[in-house]
Amino acid sequence: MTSYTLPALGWNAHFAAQLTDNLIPMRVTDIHKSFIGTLGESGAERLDMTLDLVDQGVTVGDWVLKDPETGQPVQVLARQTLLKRRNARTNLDDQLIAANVDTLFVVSSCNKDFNVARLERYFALAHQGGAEPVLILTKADLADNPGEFEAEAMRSLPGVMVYALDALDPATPEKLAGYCGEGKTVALLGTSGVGKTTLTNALTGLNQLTQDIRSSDARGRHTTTARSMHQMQAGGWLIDTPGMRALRLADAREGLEAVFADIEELAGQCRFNDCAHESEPGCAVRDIVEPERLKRWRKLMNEDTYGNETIAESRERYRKVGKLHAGGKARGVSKRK
Ligand SMILES: Nc1nc2c(ncn2[C@@H]2O[C@H](COP(=O)(O)OP(=O)(O)O)[C@@H](O)[C@H]2O)c(=O)[nH]1
Ligand SMILES: [Mg+2]
Repeated sequence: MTSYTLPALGWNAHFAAQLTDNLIPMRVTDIHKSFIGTLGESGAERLDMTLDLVDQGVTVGDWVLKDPETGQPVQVLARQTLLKRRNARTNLDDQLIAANVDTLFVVSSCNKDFNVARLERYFALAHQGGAEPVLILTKADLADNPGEFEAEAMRSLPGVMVYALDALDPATPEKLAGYCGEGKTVALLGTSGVGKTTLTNALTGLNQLTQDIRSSDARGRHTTTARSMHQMQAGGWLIDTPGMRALRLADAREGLEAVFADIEELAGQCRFNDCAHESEPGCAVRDIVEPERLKRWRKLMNEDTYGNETIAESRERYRKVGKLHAGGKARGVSKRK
């Protein structure tokens, strides 16, 4: 059985400081109903999904501590980074996507999948969780002018590293080698069919099935349905995720501020410090920021503010708004409370 060193698995001082007694650190590679897949110094091991883990909300990429006496995991270590989204169906609970990720490869294609609003969402999620987002634009080989997509991305996501590439090209792993290496963790996020599994195969040497095969003859086999962590050939770990259709942000104010840093910065020059950049006089943002970008910023900030309030808070807000209207003195509710 392959064994690993803890640093090769991503272990560092942040985790070492949380190690107690004679518990054994294991890194979580995949999650199932009744067990988790883990890797540790003694190799791969399945551990029970204990109540402790359920309570602590274990996810792929987490470090857990195993009690050597019972063989059971007893603790999830505090994460260095955490990618999560709001449950789009209930809008109440958070869904953990992956933990302890250094770099998030946001994957989109040089075709109609490319959507700036969606990319801004993914980037906010990464910034919020503490991971560095990098944009991978696949299917550059199929596009008439992949440079257009690159340019559009750079306009909307200031400072972004963007790679337009052919995920099937054998030279692709070399282009992304800077994000790999001992102890590093990369995750992939993007809609279905953009090439996440193709990239995973290229970086790990695995041979997982990609989308096209399922639709033709590979009945009974299936493409990515769950998240899992795999070793990359250049060192480090890769977490593939199934395609995500709806991505709602969860408490992502700081992440949004990072993605829309230009708006945040200009807002400091507005005459009113609660300027909503709508029709206020002396607004420094409206004239400079592209109206579409401003609209997307507003939508995401609203979603973040109101999407994250508790039921009691939203009752209270509706009550207040109702009162204002009833009194005939309705004024814009400031976005910055
Ligand atoms: N020509 C070309 N095809 C690609 C590229 N990336 C992915 N594909 C193809 O797109 C389809 C979907 O890829 P897959 O990796 O399954 O996407 P996933 O759903 O994001 O995991 C497959 O047929 C891949 O071979 C690329 O950069 N160029
Ligand atoms: Mg896939």
